[in-house]
Amino acid sequence: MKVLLVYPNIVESPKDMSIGLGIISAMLKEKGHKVELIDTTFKVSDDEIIDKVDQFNPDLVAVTAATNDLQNAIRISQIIKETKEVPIICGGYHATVAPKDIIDQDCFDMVAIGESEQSLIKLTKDLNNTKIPNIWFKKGKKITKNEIGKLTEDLDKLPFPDREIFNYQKYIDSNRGLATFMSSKGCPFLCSYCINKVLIDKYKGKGKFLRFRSIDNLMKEMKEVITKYKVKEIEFYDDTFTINKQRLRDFAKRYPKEIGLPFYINARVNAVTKEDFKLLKEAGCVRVSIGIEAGDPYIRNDILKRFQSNKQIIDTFQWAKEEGLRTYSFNMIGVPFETQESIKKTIELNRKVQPDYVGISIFNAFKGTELYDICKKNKWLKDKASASYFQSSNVNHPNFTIKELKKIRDSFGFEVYKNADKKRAYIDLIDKKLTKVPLYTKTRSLLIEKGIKKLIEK
Ligand code: B12
Ligand code: SF4
Repeated sequence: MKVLLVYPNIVESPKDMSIGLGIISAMLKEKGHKVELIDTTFKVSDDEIIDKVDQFNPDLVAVTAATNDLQNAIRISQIIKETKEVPIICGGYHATVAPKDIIDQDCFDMVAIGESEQSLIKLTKDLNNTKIPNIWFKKGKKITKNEIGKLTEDLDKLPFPDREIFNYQKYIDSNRGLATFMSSKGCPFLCSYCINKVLIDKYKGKGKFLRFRSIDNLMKEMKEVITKYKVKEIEFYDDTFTINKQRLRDFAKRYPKEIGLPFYINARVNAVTKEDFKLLKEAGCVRVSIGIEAGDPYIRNDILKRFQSNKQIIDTFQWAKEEGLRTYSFNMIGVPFETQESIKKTIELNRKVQPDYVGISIFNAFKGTELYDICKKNKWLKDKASASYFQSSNVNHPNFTIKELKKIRDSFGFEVYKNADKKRAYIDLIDKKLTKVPLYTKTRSLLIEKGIKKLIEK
């Protein structure tokens, strides 16, 4: 069978492939299917989409979509449907949390919920079989809804993602030489704005949610990737890389000998210790990203359900620094119930912590989450058309206009650094202005340097 995959990515920076579609491509190829890809990451014209459908003439189209990509996924699927009457299935994060949004669209015939790669393989055996777990089928007005299947128990059984289909070197090069991996799936915490809590509820009784690949399996994939591509650095996308201590020790022992490239991870306050940072540093880790999210304990714990004290946050950053790791803090503004005062507290906590990099985004409510429901109940949600999850928000905040939030976001880093390190503060200010210049490019560094010079001259 010929399967056309669609990655409707609209992320300008950082650009990255879809690991999910990569796994699906590898599985389909293992079964002898012909697979091709439409990937909008590096811009594809409508004519090119039409040409691809004409030339490849697929029997099935498989689209992935996170919430941000949904409108682009619909647009591309409509073009495909107009070009050829071919069945189209859509899966991914949005399909999993809101399958009705997908099946309600004329362009989609099926929706795949959750970890549904095996279900897709079943579908390729018989496109008329409507009794496949994880999949909803639409035939005219009739919708057949099958139950969600079990979670993949052993992640080592999944094939390595097919990176070749994405022309992966192009991604690495646009991402300062970075290759990305996931060594686990799931997160045990229950933050009220995050997809993980939604997934935990959906998968109740369907297997263990937090799962780890073996270090053997991970090393094998990394070796393959660094042999095949020119890679300078590695990033692990795991939500909490340090949660399994034995595995962390095994990893730290083997990574420097077998891979040896600088790497980045995400860690969570309460799930990481000073000892973990020591191990990570010895293994070659250069930076850890840690969520602060909100400096006001009421917003952080009562609203976001993160359950961390200011002291725990300050200590965690301190430990990382003591072990010689660079730190990055994730923060949000415009969270429901937030006020000017609570945002000041987020700036204040970041000032105390002084991370090497400060990340700031405007809160967006994602379907299925507790905070989405609260926003909906309070009529704070914008209609679909005005929702842009990137530079903006889908929430009409009662205390701030979006213009005010953007202004706070753009000067957030400056406020954090201005007393401790003026130059760093100005770098952040200029950085925020360069919205149209891709990250990690020489042009960006040059423009920042030029901007700093100008400011110093002034
Ligand atoms: C890697 C990553 C990225 C990468 C690549 C994104 C991508 N599309 O793959 C980059 C850096 C581009 C990125 C950007 C953003 N991300 Co991101 N990202 C992740 C991360 C860390 C891992 C995703 C992953 O690779 N998972 C592993 C693979 C195997 O899973 P998968 O893709 O879901 O695929 C499986 C199934 O869903 C299914 N499947 C998927 N597609 C299809 C299609 C078919 C036809 C079938 C049958 C099955 C199927 O099969 C796959 C195998 O099991 C997750 C968090 C997490 N830990 O999961 C967040 C996550 C996906 N990101 C998220 C967000 C919010 C963002 C940003 C908005 C951040 C920002 N402020 O800019 C942007 C925009 C996202 C976008 N346009 O898609 C949210 C999405 C929430 C939502 N409702 O959509 C997540 C879930 C984080 C979170 N905890 O809330 N992200
Ligand atoms: S710790 Fe991070 S990944 Fe885990 S549930 Fe909370 S926000 Fe989501």
